[in-house]
Amino acid sequence: MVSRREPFLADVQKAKADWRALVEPRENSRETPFTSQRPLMALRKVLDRDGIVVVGSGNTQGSVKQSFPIYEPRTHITSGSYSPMGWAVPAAMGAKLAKPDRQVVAIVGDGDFMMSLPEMGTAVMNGINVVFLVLNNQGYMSIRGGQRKFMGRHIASEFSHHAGNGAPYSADIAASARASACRPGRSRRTKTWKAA
Ligand SMILES: Cc1ncc(C[n+]2csc(CCOP(=O)(O)OP(=O)(O)O)c2C)c(N)n1
Ligand SMILES: [Mg+2]
Repeated sequence: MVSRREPFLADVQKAKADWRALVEPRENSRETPFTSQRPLMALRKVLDRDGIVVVGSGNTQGSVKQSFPIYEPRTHITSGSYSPMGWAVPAAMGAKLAKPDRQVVAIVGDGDFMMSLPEMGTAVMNGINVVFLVLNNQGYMSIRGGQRKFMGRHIASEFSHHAGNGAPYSADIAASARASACRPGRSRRTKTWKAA
């Protein structure tokens, strides 16, 4: 007799397989500009199993939940729920103070990171060795996606010279890091990510 659970379990297996088929090409993509999943795969290869990721709002939050394997309890700290921007950077510094022997990485979007730029100075002054992985897509792109989905257009969610010619705008985050005496690294292309 076929148990009632079997069709249900088959459905779950199929849903999982469909999901992996959808997301795997994004995780392994070598496109430029890179997908939001791709740097996460590169990070996972170099981060210790008990390394801590602290994740900000926007697209990165979903991508980490969907694609970043977590191996140990309390190594994935995410703002969740209302998902406040400006939280992940200081929260990561707090995690490092609590667990100084662990690797700690804040994974944040450019909009989120720019809400806590001064914290770089705090990190340097207090010797808090955290990595800030900033995924810069030049905008509040998760909001842009929502605007387009529900209203068919977007307003003020891409960073551009709204008062001028509309040209794209991007803060030079690496220069901001240098100005705060942090050590910046910048990457546009995935082929420079040797560890991946
Ligand atoms: C303090 C605060 N203001 C506004 C929001 C609404 N909000 C959620 S995600 C987001 C955009 C985040 O931009 P970014 O960090 O660049 O990530 P992206 O969406 O581009 O992936 C905004 C404005 C919020 N979560 N917190
Ligand atoms: Mg962004």
